Amino acid sequence: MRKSVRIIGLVALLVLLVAAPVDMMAQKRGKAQKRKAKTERTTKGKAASGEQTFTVNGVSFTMIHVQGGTFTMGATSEQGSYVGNNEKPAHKVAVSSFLIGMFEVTQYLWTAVMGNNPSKLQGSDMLALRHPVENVSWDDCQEFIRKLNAATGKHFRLPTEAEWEYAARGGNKSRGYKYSGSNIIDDVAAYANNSVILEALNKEELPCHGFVGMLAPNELGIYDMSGNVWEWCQDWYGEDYYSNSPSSNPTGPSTGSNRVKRGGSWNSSAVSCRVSCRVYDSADLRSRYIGLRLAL
Ligand SMILES: [Ca+2]
Repeated sequence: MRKSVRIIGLVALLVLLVAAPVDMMAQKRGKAQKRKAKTERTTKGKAASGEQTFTVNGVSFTMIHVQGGTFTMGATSEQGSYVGNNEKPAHKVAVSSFLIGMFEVTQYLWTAVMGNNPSKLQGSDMLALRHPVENVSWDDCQEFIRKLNAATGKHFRLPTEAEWEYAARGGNKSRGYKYSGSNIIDDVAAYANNSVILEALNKEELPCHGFVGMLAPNELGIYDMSGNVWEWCQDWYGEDYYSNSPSSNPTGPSTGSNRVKRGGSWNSSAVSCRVSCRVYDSADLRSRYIGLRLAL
């Protein structure tokens, strides 16, 4: 009896000695597989959504990957009859891949880089930092970008006018909307008559513009390209530029007296919020209606 007990004990010990490493290996293999699956999910998720996050002085912001492609820039049919002559002729433009801000630059991000918030409409509390920065001139934006690049080692910039319109139209996922993300302006744009914004204003919950990202994004997941604040583009403004612009990555006239701004603002009519609407201002003009969106 005692002998058989000893044998059973010995066998059990051997089983334990063999099984334990096997179990540990299985656990390790399982963890590795889980890690791999997580990594794949993360990678696929990033590829699918095309988002990249950057951080400067503790403040993070998200850029959306815009796959390059060819689109028709200017007064396409869905833009209606109130198009400007400067939107004609509609013409084919090829744009290379780039990144563009998911949101307009916020007061939070501007303050993190510049150490101050120049916005006219700041609201009464920290939530104001979720508002787009405004009251920034084109020249101010260049200084902001210079400091941002010095801090991050990246090459952020303003989008070209062609990049802006391509992204606003939804890039290669475009569904051909009049406004960025919809034909129904109230769904996507904080503009002069948006009922959601007006209701919030009546409750005195907001300064005159909305938070970034209050309404629906466009086909690429980019918010507020129609409305909220006008967005400075890099280009000089050219009234007749579309008559003679290059068909690949146009960067605007070589010189000029004004800079392009796009997309309309919280104070704009619907016409100004169309994806092809072209407007301009002097590079040193500051206004509560104008902000910016980054490109990379
Ligand atoms: Ca905007």
